[in-house]
Amino acid sequence: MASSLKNLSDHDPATIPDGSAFKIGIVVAEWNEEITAALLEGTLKTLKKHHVKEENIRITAVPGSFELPYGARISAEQFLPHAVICLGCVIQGETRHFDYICQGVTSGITNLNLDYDIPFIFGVLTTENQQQALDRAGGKYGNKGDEAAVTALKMAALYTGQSA
Ligand code: RBF
Repeated sequence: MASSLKNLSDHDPATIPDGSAFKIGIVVAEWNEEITAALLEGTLKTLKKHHVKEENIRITAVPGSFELPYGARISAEQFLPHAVICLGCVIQGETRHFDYICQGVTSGITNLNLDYDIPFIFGVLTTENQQQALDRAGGKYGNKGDEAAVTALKMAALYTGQSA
């Protein structure tokens, strides 16, 4: 389903694994902070709703989305979580930076997934403008942070062999 038609916060709770035994790392970019703070809020709300304990969540800030793969690797190695969620927002500007940053963060997170046993979750908005980002960070299409949290729980369950 196209993302413009899907509410990112719509999930059937019965299909979501219980998080009480999971440690989750979150890495959040400071660029476009209004958006990434909203993504973080959605992520935390959903993790807690599914019983991830406060002491089992570690939040690491990095300057921009390009730094998310490095921050995620450090979180994985130092905190030893069952999953790491990467949150960022890249908004198309007038230069090619958008393409380079999107490519860097996407391939960086892909490589982490292949190099480590634990899953790394892609919670990065890539939009044409600020309004599209707001719509997906607690606006009319829900919150991509919720979706990232649900994905982390499902993937952590896959990693640990725990089913929903
Ligand atoms: N980081 C983001 O997370 N989102 C952006 O929209 C974004 N736009 C950028 C535009 C330019 C022209 C530059 C130079 C950087 C931008 N960054 C952005 C920061 C980038 O992710 C990274 O932090 C810096 O390039 C330093 O490595």
